[in-house]
Amino acid sequence: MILYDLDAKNNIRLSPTAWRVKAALHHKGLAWEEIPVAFTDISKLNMHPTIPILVDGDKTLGESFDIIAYLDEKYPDKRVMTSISESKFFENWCNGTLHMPLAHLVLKDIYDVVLDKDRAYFKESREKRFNISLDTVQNGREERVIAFRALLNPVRASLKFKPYLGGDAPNFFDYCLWGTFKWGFAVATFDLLEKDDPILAWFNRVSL
Ligand SMILES: N[C@@H](CCC(=O)N[C@@H](CS)C(=O)NCC(=O)O)C(=O)O
Repeated sequence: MILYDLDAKNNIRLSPTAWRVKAALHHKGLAWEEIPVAFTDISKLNMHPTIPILVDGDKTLGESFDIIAYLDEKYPDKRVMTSISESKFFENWCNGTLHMPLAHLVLKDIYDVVLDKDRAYFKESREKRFNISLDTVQNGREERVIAFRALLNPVRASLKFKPYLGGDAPNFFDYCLWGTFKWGFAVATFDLLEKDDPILAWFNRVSL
């Protein structure tokens, strides 16, 4: 299997959604070859407009959720998703609730590690998408991170109940949120979470 992932400086992998797919592949014990791609080279692949992209034999898939659902269907051993609709809800919560405020905390940090060939594209596309300058997007983040941390209270409450969001073992819920943090931690030049946050211990438990 080939997985196209997003390339960045220092061998950083920038895509939270590609991290979710890698966690699912790892969970299932499936081998894959990773091909890093620059933002500005994704369209040249002529496969799918966004990363991740998985190629399995003659099948080419985009969209991390669809890729993981496909893996569960084609390789049913060690399922990642216990329920498609509950997994979709959690993905929507994760992306819809966390990604925008998180991006506003680290967008300039991301810009600092994107490949030189991608910098102009990234700056223009992100300033347009977020309607804010990269020079100011991180202003006041030491205060704003407090509201971001509070969004995660349901996660902390669940981790008091069981060691993983999936219960006694990790499943899609864990990998979905883990991908989000894998992205955030890879780029953030400040503490996204407090040092004694139980989410940090959970992150390390889930880590591949
Ligand atoms: N819903 C998609 C989101 C994929 C996505 O937005 N990927 C980003 C990287 S994380 C991307 O490829 N962006 C290309 C661009 O901004 O030009 C999924 O889950 O796979």
